[in-house]
Amino acid sequence: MGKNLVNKILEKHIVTGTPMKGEPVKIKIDRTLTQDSTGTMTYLQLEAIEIDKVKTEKSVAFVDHNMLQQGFENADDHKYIETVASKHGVYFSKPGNGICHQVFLERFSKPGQTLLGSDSHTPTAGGVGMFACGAGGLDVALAMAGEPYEIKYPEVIKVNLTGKLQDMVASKDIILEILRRETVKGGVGKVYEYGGEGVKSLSVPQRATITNMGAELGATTSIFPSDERTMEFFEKQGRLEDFSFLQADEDAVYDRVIDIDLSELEPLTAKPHSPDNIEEVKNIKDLKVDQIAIGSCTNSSYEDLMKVATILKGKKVSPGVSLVIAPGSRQVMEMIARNGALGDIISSGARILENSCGPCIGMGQSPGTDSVSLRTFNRNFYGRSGTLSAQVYLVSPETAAVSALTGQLTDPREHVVEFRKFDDDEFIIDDSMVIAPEGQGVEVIKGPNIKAFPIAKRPEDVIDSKVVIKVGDNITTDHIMPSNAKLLPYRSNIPYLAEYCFNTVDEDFPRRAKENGGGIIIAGSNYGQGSSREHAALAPLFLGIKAVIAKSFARIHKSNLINNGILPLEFKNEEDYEKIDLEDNIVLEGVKDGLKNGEIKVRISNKGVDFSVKCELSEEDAKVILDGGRLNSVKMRVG
Ligand code: MIC
Ligand code: SF4
Repeated sequence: MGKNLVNKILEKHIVTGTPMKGEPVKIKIDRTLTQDSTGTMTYLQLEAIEIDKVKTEKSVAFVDHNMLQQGFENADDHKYIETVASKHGVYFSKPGNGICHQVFLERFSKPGQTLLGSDSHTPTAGGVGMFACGAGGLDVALAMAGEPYEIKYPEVIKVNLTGKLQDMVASKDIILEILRRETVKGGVGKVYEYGGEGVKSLSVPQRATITNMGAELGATTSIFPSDERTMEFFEKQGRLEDFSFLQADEDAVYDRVIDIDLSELEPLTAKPHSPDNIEEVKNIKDLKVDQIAIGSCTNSSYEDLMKVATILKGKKVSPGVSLVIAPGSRQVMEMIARNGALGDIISSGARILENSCGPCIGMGQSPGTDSVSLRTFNRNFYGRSGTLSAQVYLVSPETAAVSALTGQLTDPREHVVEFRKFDDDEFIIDDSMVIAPEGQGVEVIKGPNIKAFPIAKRPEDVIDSKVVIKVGDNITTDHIMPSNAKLLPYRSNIPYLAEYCFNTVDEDFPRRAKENGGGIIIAGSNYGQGSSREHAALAPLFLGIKAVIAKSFARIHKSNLINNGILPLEFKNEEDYEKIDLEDNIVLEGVKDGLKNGEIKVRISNKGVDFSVKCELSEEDAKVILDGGRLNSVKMRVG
């Protein structure tokens, strides 16, 4: 039986477990990445594990999220990450070197290897044939310490690409089409593997846009083969020694096949407030635009910005539009600066931001009240831009640049521009902003904003607690633990952050949780989609949350709850969700046995209603909760 790419990589990396769909397997992690907003927690946890030097082939710490430095907090966090990384054998990519996923793709990716990153868009590296997963910080700390990472052996969906994109239709439109078909929860437990004749027509950066946004499907990861075009990319990056071919067998077997004829695709947009709320751009008439933002780990490559510069060259941004552009890396910025494209962009009236996540995570450039913002990013969740009433539409760089000129959302095919071939341009190679580690002699410097993280406790056998919040479907980690310019500086200060938990949904939540000595969260399906931030588990843990009962969970958030000793329980009958109201009293009985048997009894004691919930955990995850969280569990195991 022929093997697909996933089979091929995983068979070389499985440490324990049977490679059968849905079964837990542990895989060896070759490389890791962290970024700063999840990185402080990750390295505090790495320090708690007490190892001298990371055991991975290469680990890299990036600083790209918390770049505003309005006070001392961000700069202190950067210094902590720089010193703790150096001490433990981790390379440090300085602030200004670029967005972790873009720089990793350019300078650290390696086909056929595994990558674990403390950021949900880590699958970007699947664009060159890596098996790359996002995870909570603790899982990444453990991977750095040499622990294998547990996943459910995934279902593998082949995305069969045929034909060729029309002019001005982008790879962003491919992933938006897949999101339309599969939805933001369609990818849970799955890997999307790309194949077919159409693959050859896509460059590495175009592929990486697609694998990046596979995160929005909720997928474990997404992957492309490593072929001649991948080889050219490595050659241009001066890294041929890291390259190898990786192809699926001709007769490879898949769980399902999705066919996409690239020639039929049209420019698409994801309307507010979800990446799967898709519409053809041509169908949205007369949408006046106030702001346009180009950049983020999805669309900030050299090729993307060259296309944008070509469209803007010799023209002016519409008077009513604020166009902001953040290149993905210093390499990209320097190349467009040296070849004159940056001059074309500046002369059009665009505002240039530094090479970082910036507006994508609400670090500046929040749109005005009720305004419309087009963004080439990957997420348009409610409130994420920093302005609750803003209407954010996700689009390709082509659609963004053309719309910047017209002042309204415009189908870019109305302004066809011929792009020259950018593949042959020489990349500027300069890794001087990546600092090699020095080792144990380094003094770790911790600023006063870096506080201890909360530690889970072992669960009681009977949990008697109040419902302190009830929410609906598709709640994102941006709802649970919002991130913006005001809150990101406190990512290493959970007591402070906890005061803002669920802030955009219910401002009273932290007070209610504290008054009740903690409590239980009730949620709909796909709870915790989006970011990998374990703060969405740590802040509830700090507030005393003991369990979340949901219709279903997003993969990374479920692991973060388990790691922090919070019970992730699922309704057996979704109708039971309707029976529960805010402030009901919930009694969970037989918790310890239930964790192992997969079912726990629930009693709404103030209503006299009984039902059972599922507790779908691997044997190890059940043990982790019983041990009072993964850190305790690992420490107990290694003595
Ligand atoms: C995001 O895009 O939401 C983030 C910010 O990059 C997060 C990580 C974080 O919350 O720090 C992610 O995607 O995991
Ligand atoms: Fe940064 Fe946005 Fe990418 Fe997250 S999605 S890593 S915030 S650019």
